[in-house]
Amino acid sequence: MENNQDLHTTQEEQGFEGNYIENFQGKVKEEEFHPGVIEAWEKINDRQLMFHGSQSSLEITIVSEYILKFRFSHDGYFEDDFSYAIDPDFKFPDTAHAIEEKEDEFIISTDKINCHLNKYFRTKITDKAGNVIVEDEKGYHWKEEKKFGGNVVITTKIAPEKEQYFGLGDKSTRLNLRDGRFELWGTDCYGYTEETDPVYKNIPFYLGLHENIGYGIFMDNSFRTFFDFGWERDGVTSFWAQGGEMRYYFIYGPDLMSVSERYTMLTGTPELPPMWALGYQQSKWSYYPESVVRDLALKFREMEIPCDVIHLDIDYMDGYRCFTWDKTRFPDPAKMIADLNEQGFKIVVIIDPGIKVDKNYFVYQEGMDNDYFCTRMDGPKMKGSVWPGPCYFPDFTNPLVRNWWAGLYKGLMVDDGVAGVWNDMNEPAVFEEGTFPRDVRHDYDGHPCSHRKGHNVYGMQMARSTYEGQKRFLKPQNKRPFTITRSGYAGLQRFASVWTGDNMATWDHLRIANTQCQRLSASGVSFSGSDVGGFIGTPSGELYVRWVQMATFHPFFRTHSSGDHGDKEPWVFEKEYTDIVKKFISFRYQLLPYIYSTFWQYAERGTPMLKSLHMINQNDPESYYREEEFLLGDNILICPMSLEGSIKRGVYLPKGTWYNYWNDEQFKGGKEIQVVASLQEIPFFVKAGAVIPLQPKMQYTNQITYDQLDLLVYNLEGTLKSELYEDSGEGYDYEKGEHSLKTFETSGDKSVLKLSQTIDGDFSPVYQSYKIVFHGINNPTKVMVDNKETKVTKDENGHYYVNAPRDFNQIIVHKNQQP
Ligand code: NBV
Repeated sequence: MENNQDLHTTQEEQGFEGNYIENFQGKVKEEEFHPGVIEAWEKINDRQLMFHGSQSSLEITIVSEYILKFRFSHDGYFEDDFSYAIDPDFKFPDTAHAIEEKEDEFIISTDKINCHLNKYFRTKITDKAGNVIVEDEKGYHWKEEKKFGGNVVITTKIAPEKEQYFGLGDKSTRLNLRDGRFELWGTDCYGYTEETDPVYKNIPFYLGLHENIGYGIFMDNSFRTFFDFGWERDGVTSFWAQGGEMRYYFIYGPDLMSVSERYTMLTGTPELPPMWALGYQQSKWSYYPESVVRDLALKFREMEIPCDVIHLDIDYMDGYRCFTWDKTRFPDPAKMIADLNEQGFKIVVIIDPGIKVDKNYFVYQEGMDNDYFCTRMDGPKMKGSVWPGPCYFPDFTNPLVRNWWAGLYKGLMVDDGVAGVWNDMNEPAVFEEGTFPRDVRHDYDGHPCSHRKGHNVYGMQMARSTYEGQKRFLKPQNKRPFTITRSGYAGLQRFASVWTGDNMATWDHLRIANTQCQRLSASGVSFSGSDVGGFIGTPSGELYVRWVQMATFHPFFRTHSSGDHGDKEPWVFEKEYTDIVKKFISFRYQLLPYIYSTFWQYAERGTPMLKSLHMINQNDPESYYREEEFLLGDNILICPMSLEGSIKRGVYLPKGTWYNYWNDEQFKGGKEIQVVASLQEIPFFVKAGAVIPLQPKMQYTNQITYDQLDLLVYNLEGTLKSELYEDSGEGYDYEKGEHSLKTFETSGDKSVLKLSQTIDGDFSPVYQSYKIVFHGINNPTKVMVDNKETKVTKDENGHYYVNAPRDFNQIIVHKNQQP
């Protein structure tokens, strides 16, 4: 695999080799071409401007007051402006803007930014106060791609000394990308490490930050792309693609959270997942036959370890033929699944892209009859070996193929009762060669091209058709689809959740999983998780426990393993470990109302579910290098224990006041504190003023209806808002208005804490009342619920609480000011 040209490119192919020469543009490389001088410009429509040189052209689109889109053409002719990344439902807001021509530049301005475009096609974008946000170095230029035609298209920007870079999807490296060079070419990287690059997903979006101003660059180009943050040349950031057009979006913040949200809204957010998909999931390569799956399910219930989903890996199929069952292993899948459903389990099955070359196999026949498989340049089918042996591969970039593939899910979803689908090997991965040769043809939705352009979107288009297929068959049953994908391109989050691929059972990988999930979240893909405990190898009980503790707070929570290195179910370690794993998985279920609300914020506003410290404290330089602390949602901060044998660690708390969840100890943030976390605990802090909903423990998501929801209320001096979003957690009634958003506002001073609730929507939850549990309030003297004095009780943990109707308006707590 190492020597495979399709996986690894030479320096020359990367487009960055050659000698420097001086010319009127400054210091440039001799084989580079530059766009020359702007000679004319015109307005194309009410949001697009076009600038022409003697040959080149630049199109600028005012997407919003924060977002500008740039497209360059070396010869003045543009490609069809087609993109898989941009959400077709993205609504371009009305945006006031102006253009002013000066002697040596144009100024294109919105209410938030000014874009100075000089006569050499170079841009400098400033905020309204005149601070430079980002500025071209050489700006746009290109090199001829002699082997394949077209150009390697390049943009270089100035990288101020203190500028920091983040983002780029699932990279396994450190969070801060400064001084690194990275490549996007989806790769099956079994047993990857921190040094491995490229990895599975292709998200050409990064965030930049300097002088407390955050912005983003999204290069929407699906060729093999590269990002260099001062690695090749100090002080220069560059990004380039091996073909196609230089098309990128500039996204202004100034806060990094807004940059991420704006990027995510541009490339789309997912629908709300079924609640069960946020529960705990158990997987292995592979659970079979049926008796093993049934025993597994029984064991979960017997041990009272909550679980919603069991995954079936490739061995459920007949000879690895997608959309079939091995009937000796699973004689009656529908019956098995129906029985498991009774016990509160859902079944998710794996589906790979490789279709076995077999004349007696219906998927192969249909694919051949309709010409749905990818072909090589001169016509033969693209043949590659994967699990079933020699295979052909559907061209998912063809809408007809996606439609056909979507339809193939009928059997699994309708006849068998499968609840979700897991797409693997969709980089696409092929044995021996690694991936498809570059001459393979793709339809690319009516823009025929080679694999050089199709590769990075292949996995996303597979996941898209898988999602559409599930939805086609599940929506009529008022159920929601659930897709997991290993590969994908920017915007993949509209269709699928992701996992981080074939990691290892090492402490390093616990840390890598943490940074990968944070980075994915900032890059639009919040619904992510890792193979808990590591796919390859066997974790110690301690490592497994520490991983479960972290993943309890990751949006996608699944134990998965290769199965050839021993078992990895929650009970295979010593009892001491099993008990802790059970405690955390149970807690996950209590926290689901919070996690679901956090998902809603993501789906509604593009807010990343996991937030790195630099995302929320960007004016604090300490946060640029903190990797392990992260927030889940607005109010919970976690820092995993990532060193073997350790029960104490430093945790950097963001500014504000924080409560240690385990003992209510309060800390002022903006500094590192030392935290003791025995194996029973993970460093876990709650923001002062937060309202955290907790439901009762349960074995699976809709197991019990309960009368009361706990609201943990953390005392503060100041004000804070917390949100609780609710709907039925399954089906589409929420689209018809059956949902509600509760906003809790806490405001407090030394003597009083007020908690108010506003309810938007009239969804009727299962519970009737709240148990309002006060944290950080020592012996309250009087509590008024909607102006009525209400009995205060002390619970077994020493916390005071009151009961309140679920529609209360205001609670006032009079604090005892004596210590
Ligand atoms: O389908 C088998 C595995 C799967 O369990 C894993 O999660 C994927 O990442 N799959 C890769 C193919 C084989 C890997 C060696």
